[in-house]
Amino acid sequence: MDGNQTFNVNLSLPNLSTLGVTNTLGGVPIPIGLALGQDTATITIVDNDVANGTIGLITGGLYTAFENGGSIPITVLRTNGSSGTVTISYLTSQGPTPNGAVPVVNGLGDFVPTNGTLTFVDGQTNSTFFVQVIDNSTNNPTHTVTLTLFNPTGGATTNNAVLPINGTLSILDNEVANVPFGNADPAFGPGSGRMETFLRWRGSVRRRLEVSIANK
Ligand SMILES: [Ca+2]
Ligand SMILES: [Ca+2]
Repeated sequence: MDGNQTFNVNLSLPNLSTLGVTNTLGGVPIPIGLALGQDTATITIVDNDVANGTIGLITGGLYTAFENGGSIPITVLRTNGSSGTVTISYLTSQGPTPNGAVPVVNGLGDFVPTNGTLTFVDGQTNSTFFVQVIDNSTNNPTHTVTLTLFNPTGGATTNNAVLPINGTLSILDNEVANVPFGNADPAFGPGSGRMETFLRWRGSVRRRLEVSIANK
């Protein structure tokens, strides 16, 4: 992760005369230094540790969607280098519910299990796969999908200290009864029309209150 490093090397001949050595050729002294055509060279150490990148999920690996959210994008990141074409494999599996309850299986379940391989071309730093979540009409606790990345290729690496390779998609219930007090209900569709209700004043006459609702 240091990038390319360079340094210079300087070459020199020892002073043989100080060592009591006479440098001669056929009895003729050879001047010291003339044997070096070049006495300085630059050495470059090419960093190949992370040039192809480290691949993982977003920080924390946590994704959230309502159960009626449809196709949920799962962003995968590539950092510490983006050279060359690399790939990463992914898969999903049923995760535990945060409160320890047994996940409710409804038809196909809470989501459509998926797996595959993402390709990052040269210079590409993020990609996306999708998890299809399945709506139901029952009140249920939050369900989770375990997300797993594995088998990086093309020189890419995985490193949990940089980006997590395991994550969680939380599927939130959208039934009315489960919407916490004070929060907007994403499933509420009032439609339009007329609503009637009656108010009674204590000890007084009966009155009728009419309210019209416009769906905007
Ligand atoms: Ca629902
Ligand atoms: Ca539900």
